[in-house]
Amino acid sequence: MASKRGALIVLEGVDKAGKTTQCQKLVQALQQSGRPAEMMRFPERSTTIGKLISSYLEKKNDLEDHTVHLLFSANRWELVPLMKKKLEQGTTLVVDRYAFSGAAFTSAKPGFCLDWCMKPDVGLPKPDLVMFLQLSPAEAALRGQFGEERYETSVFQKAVQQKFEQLMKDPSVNWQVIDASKSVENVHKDITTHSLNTINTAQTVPLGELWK
Ligand code: Z5A
Repeated sequence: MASKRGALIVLEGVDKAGKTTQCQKLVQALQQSGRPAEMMRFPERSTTIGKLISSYLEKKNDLEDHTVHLLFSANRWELVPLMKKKLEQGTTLVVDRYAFSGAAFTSAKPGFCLDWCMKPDVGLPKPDLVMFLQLSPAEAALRGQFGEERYETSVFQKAVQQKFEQLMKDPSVNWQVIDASKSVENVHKDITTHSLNTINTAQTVPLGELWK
């Protein structure tokens, strides 16, 4: 008999919402409770495509906006065989940003619409759960200054937040909004509760295709 599949769990949110902190804590908690789990992140900067993206984000090179959008998507597609293999083997994947960041960030640029931005990611493995870490710009500011990378300005981040709000209206995706202004431990508790429910239900349903 085939083993039960792992769940695909994504954390999204604005800059400094605590995505990386919470992905790490969730993976650690799942592993400690005997559930196979691994963390992934997008962009995955270690691949050839990821290195191009990383150097673009660090402002070391300039790329045309459509081109970089397609590179972000290609960076996800190149990891799909590995993701499917791990999920089939029963490993839960906890993913730091996914196609939703792709669509939200590019569509916040002038001249782009959300519909076009979603297209290259249609058919990716569909997350069983997407948790959006909600944090106001004022609260994010308390966590330090913006970094040096591209997109790290408050005006752009506000536009990105609005695009995420549009994406969250899509009922075909299992969104959960998480109050990211709570303490690290309390946010972790909320995230763990949603994740455990999802891991149980994902075992009985096949992996879906995103936005299809
Ligand atoms: N991008 C794109 O354009 N297209 C795409 O398809 C994809 C991404 C996938 C790279 O992101 C950029 O790529 C990103 C989107 C774009 N641009 N921006 N902005 P990245 O993932 O490499 O880096 P990041 O997303 O910018 O990280 P982040 O948002 O700054 O951080 P975070 O992961 O949400 O938060 P954190 O690192 O866990 O925590 C931030 C700080 O807050 C840290 O000091 C923590 O200790 C503190 N923290 C965390 N939680 C708490 C709580 N609960 N209370 C108090 N303090 C806390």
